[in-house]
Amino acid sequence: MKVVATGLLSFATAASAFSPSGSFSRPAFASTKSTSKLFGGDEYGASSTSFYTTTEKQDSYASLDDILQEKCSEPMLREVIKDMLDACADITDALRTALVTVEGSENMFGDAQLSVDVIADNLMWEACKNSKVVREGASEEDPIVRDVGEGEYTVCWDPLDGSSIVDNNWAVGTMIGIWGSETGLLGATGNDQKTALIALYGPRTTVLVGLDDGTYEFSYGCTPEGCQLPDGTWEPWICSRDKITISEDCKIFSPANLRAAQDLPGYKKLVDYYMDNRFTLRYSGGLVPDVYQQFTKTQGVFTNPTSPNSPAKLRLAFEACPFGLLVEKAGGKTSDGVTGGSILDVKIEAVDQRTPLCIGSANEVDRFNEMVVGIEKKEE
Ligand code: FDP
Repeated sequence: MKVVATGLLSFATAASAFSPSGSFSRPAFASTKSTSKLFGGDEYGASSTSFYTTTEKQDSYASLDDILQEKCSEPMLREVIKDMLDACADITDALRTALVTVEGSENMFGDAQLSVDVIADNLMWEACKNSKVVREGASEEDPIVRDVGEGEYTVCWDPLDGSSIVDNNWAVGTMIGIWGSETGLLGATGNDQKTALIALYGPRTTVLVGLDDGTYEFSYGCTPEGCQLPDGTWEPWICSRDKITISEDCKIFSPANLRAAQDLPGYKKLVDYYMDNRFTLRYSGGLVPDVYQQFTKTQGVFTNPTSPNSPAKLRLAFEACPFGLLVEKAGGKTSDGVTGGSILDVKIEAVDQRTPLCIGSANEVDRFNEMVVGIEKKEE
């Protein structure tokens, strides 16, 4: 029995969360540790500076199909989202068993390719070639727009971000931007994206997806068997967060390219500001977990300015645009690090174009623009 839903609440009966033990009790720490309220979340630990989840278990969860039906008005876009989620599921399964070794090859940028980069990239190409709605593909591993089919969309991806941390078993991710045939990729901007997906592979696989009215999170296989529907069938993907919002203020900072602070006095001053104001440092060196936490903690700022001695590493099309779309859809802000404008307004002139970036809670992006870029906030 599937429920025809008219709103999120009515999805509640669509997919019942499966608990192997048949019952779920809240971990003891959640109720016994002292908490303080800073941004509507619970802060734990002796200094009240660690942000634990405030997400409570629901009785049931909406299925992917139900959410797409309700929140994605374009049928073809629903198709490409499902095709990309299938690819993320395949990458999840591959990462469980693949060893992290050097492949003996280099990508177009001269970066050493790892076994897992190649596996993830092959799975993405396969997904695009098998899709009925994809026309072109471009990968960070080989940044050329290639024809793959007769469909509608140009899909652009970084198959596995976090090459420098994956051997340590830290969270890594896949970033996917999707453009329509009216624009394709080159000459378009991030604003032209039809949608974007960011997959985070950690102990669980969760994927952020941009839908008509905001950013949603889907979790893969919430038990080993998936999530059971009332009719006894299993759903591989359930909606674990809906219409996520990123607050204007934050107390979590993620300072990438910190070495640029040697050249940019404004960046040094900004990092001092974070420390003077007792912000909490959460930085892994992987763009996906470092920005994704803004959706789980509903706050945060990721800074990645550049300088002549520490040039830009982040890619506009594969990394900045997909995250930019999802963060702005959630009420956050972005800066291109040059004009102080949105990263989504920057024209994509080359597939492998690099960019500085600041992304996250709006007031902290304004502070970055003021202190690092030298641009005052315009009064609205
Ligand atoms: P990596 O070190 O694996 O190349 O995409 C580039 C990237 O990773 C991002 O994932 C990450 O945010 C950034 O570089 C790390 O930069 P820092 O060296 O400044 O930490």
